[in-house]
This record gives sequence, C-alpha cells and structure tokens, in this order.
Amino acid sequence: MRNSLLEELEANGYAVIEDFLKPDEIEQLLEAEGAIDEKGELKLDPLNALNKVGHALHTDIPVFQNITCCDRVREICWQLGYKRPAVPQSMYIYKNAGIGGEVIPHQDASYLFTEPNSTLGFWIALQDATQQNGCLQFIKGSHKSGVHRRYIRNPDTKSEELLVYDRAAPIYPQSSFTPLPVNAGTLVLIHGNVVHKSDLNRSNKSRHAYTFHIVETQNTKWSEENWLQPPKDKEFPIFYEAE
Ligand SMILES: O=C(O)CCC(=O)C(=O)O
Repeated sequence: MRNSLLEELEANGYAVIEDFLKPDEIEQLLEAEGAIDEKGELKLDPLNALNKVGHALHTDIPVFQNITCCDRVREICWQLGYKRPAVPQSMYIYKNAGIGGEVIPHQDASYLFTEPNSTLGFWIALQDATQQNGCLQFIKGSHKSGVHRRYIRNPDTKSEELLVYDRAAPIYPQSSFTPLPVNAGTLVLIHGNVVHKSDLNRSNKSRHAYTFHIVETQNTKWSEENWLQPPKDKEFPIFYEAE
C-alpha cells in the first residue's frame, strides 16, 4: 500500500487502489448475490433484475462481512488516521447490462452526515467498470467545497414525506466530471464531500460493485437528522480500533 493514499484523497477527493480484491474474492461476492452464472451472464430476466441491495450486507452476509473488516480495510483506516471507524451501511450495486440506472450527481455526506465530516466510501468493482457500462465519474477537488445539500428526516412531522432535501439539487456541468474506468477488483475510496455520479448502462456488459461507508466515531457526531440511524441503544458496527 502507498503512503500517498491520503495525499491522493486530499487532492482529488478520491483515490484508486488496483487489485484490491483477489480473483477468488471477487467470485465469492459475485456468487453471494446469485444473479449471474459461471460465464458472468445475468441469470434473471433483466427486466426483473435488481438495481441494488442494501444496507446490511456487512453485518448479515459472511462473505461481505469478511471483506468489509479484512486487514486491508483496517490498514487503510489506519493510514488515513481513523481511530474508531464504524460501518453504517453497505450495498451491492448491479448496474445490469442495458438497464442499469443512472446515479445522479451527489455527495455521500448529503446522506451520511457527521460533524466534523468523516464519511468515506469504499467502492469495489466486481466487474470491469468502463465508460460504456457506467463507471464512476468525479468532479475532481469538489470535496473542498463543503456539503451542498442534505437529505434529512423531515422536521415537519405532519408531512407525509418522511425524508426531504434541505436545498434544491445543484447543477453540475457534465464537462466538470472525469470518468474513472477501473478493472474488476479495484477499490475506489470516495471522500464524503466529493461530487460523483454514474451514467446509465446502455452496454451489453453488467457492472457490479460492492460498496460500504465508514465514519469516525471518536470525537465525531453522527447526525440525528440522517435517514439511517443505528438500532436503539446500539452503535453501528465498529470494525477497527486504533491502539
Ligand atoms: O455504483 C455507482 O454507480 C454509484 C455509487 C455511488 O455513487 C455511491 O456509492 O455513492
């Protein structure tokens, strides 16, 4: 692992670690979601296939739990200075061939807000992610511009809308995004404030990914306005503690 990880993350708002997963680990995660056959083809009718599955794979499914709390993840937490990170959520994103939906431009901290900001996404490609099948795209350096809007529990408790944005969606020009094609097994670290998105998958190749987030718990407050809250009187699972 490189010493420049923190520098890369601080400069761009994301950092790339190739070959983070070994081929047999990729296979285990692909098989655990059961939607593709041994040739890598989708087993289901694409129209019935899922878009994503969440948010407790890291606690409820052993193969995902093993990757989420593996030594390589702990090493990254250590390198980036996390003291006692928790994992509030995880997701398997399918982005299936021909139908995989667009993920609109957003900052993860809009949804998983802490004070001070500590949200970090771990996004792992389980299949090659290309410009054709909807790889991630980033506005480099946008993590330096604060959190642009938040998705919160509606303070108007009489409203039928339980969750609302506190501001309108900002407009980000397409020309400001840099596509990030990566091979299967690559880990992309995503700063909580960096603006990113992914386009529709119009190609004939699916683009599966496993992603989870960490947040610091030491001297850091998880917002009570976040849509996601830990079970009553419990913390989100802690997978690493600095000595
Ligand atoms: O996998 C994707 O296409 C988008 C993932 C993403 O934006 C996220 O995990 O925050």
